Amino acid sequence: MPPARKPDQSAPETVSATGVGYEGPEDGRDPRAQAGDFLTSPMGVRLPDTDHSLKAGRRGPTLLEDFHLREKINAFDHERIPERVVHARGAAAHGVFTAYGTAGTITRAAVLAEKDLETPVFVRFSTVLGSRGSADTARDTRGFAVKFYSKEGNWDLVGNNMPVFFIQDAIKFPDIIHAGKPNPSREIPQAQSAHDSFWDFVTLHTEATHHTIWNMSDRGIPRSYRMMEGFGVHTFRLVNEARETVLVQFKWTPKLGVHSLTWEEAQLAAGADPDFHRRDLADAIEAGAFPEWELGVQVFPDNDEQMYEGIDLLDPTKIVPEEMVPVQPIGKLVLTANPTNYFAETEQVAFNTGHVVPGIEFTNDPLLQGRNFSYLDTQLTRLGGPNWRQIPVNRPHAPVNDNLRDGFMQQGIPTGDAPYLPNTVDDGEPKPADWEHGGYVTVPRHVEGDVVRETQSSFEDHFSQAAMFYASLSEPEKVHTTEAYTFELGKVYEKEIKVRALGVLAKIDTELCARVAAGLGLPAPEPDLVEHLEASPALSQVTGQTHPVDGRQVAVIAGPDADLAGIAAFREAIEAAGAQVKVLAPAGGELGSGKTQQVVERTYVTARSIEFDAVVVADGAPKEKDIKAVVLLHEAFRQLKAFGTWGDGAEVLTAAGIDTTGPGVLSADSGAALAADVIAALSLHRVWDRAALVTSSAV
Ligand code: HDE
Repeated sequence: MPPARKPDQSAPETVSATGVGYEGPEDGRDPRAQAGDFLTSPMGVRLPDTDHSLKAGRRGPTLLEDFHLREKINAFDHERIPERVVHARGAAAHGVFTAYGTAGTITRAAVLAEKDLETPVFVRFSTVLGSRGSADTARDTRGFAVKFYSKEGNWDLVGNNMPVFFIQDAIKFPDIIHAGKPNPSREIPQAQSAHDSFWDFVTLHTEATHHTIWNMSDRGIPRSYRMMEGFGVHTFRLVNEARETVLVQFKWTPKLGVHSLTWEEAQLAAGADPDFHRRDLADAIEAGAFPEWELGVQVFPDNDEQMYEGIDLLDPTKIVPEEMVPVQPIGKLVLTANPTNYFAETEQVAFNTGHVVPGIEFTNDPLLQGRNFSYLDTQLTRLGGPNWRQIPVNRPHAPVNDNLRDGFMQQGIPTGDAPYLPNTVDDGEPKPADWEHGGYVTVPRHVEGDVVRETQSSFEDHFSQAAMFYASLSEPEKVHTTEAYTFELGKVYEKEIKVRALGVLAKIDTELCARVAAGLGLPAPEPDLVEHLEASPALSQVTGQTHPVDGRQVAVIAGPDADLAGIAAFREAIEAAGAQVKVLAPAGGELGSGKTQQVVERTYVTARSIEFDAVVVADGAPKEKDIKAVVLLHEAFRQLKAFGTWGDGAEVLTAAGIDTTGPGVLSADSGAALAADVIAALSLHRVWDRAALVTSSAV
């Protein structure tokens, strides 16, 4: 017989961590937000003065009893927390994921399976190598981490904008990151792979070859977070209601297409606007141009081999081309709101590959298995203790009744006396949930083998998919990739490392290798080509396909005598298509007055080519040659941006030495008429026909 229960021995309430304790002011304001009209101390005491410390006399010593001074400085002293060891630089947004219901046959996870179910999400994009204050446009892989606040618990899909990774086994992660991070003695270069230790490692550890070529391609410098694909990288296992399993790889496809910067733009932005991607994301959301992706899966049978047509599904350096196994759409993600506070949300969000929900399971990919440890572990140092899960942005929206207790910064006030199981004191609650009650019941999978520190032979092909990737690129992309290798290896001091890198390129493509060798002033090694699968058109970004122009930026060069009515009409049409116009003039202020008045948004001093996707010269724009305007036009020309003019605007281009009959230089009778052509050009991202005219020597 259990002892008679005392009155306070009731079971803990099943509530989310959000709901425990103080519910906030009666008027319903968010208890987590700052409130009240008056400045207060952290204890809520109203303060009369925050500019002077309490002193014994105007010129006397400061008094220790000044609690406001001490609290203010003390909080400030501890404002910084350790930045993420990787992916420190990021930007994020809130949004909604809507399941199409098409995944209902392959998974029981409601977030994916239930037609039209809307799940709130928080998505953080990032670079990998740079510190928190580094430039957005560094050549690097981009993180694409999605936290689904599903009704069955949080699911984190912590992916990248590239479908492969540098290493096949988690135990190599500290090595690749140490090699890529700045030199330990001088701590340079920041956010760069263009240095000896990176190339030393990737040319010795050749399983990195495939990921490295993705980084050297245009994928390493996205135009916008809104224009990147995202990949789960690993193969995951999905489980349906009948406990049947399939293997899947996840892919996010952006509605706006996949587009990149040129290397010149990336370098310029790093100086002129290091927040380029962060600004672009926040501005687009604020303007109502909500970024959108479709989630898709490639589905494979879950057999003993875990292979598909000779491709090892457990090898995170390999892809299965979409032409072999198409991506099937299963849902849509829309980002609808910027974070309210960068630190509270974007900095404190903690993703973890180990956050899964019933219906989504792991595979034996050795990289994934190691990640499941790392993400949980790293938060202890970064966020200061095990209760990082209770930080608002990390809290699940599902009820939490976890029997976990105490620790630094406990925010909840759990009730009950038996935070253990089994118990009788709390009537055996909380109850373990079986399959029928939505419990995370792992589907049995057979494992046997010797305990060894070895890899499998299928992991030994390090080059064939890198070669397939290069063969799949369009000509301009191949040129960019060649230039990227030449730039990066050109920054390497040790000749031995460059020679080794050429040895790797000799396996991928003879022309690539020869061009890079010529750029480095080294002899090209004998071709040593590997066999590879057929080229995969899905890997190229230059497809001739058009995409919506949401959030694209168009500069209109104007001045006091410009056709302001024409600019107004142009703006109206461009904005109706979802893009934005910025008026650029020699000096700031306003142009004209009344209905057609235009505010000058950029001057020749504050503007830089990288801000714009197209440049238009209005009728009546100033004809006096200004070197800053000429630089802007030349840069935009090299960056394959569309130009447009109406009226006598063409004279400005001619004076700058730009051939107005060349590809991508549009002209019309009026601002309104020009807008349609500019939108059509923007929808192709760049004037690719001009690429052949723009050699690397021009850059
Ligand atoms: Fe990460 N990674 N990673 N990673 N990763 C982190 O977790 C790690 C890997 C990725 O916006 C860290 O909370 C190991 C692959 C993203 O907050 C850390 C290995 C992929 C983010 C960590 C990998 C990623 C991280 C640092 C090899 C693509 C940013 C701070 C086994 C599929 C998430 C943190 C955010 C962050 C470890 C490999 C993507 C240290 C050990 C593969 C997008 O835990």
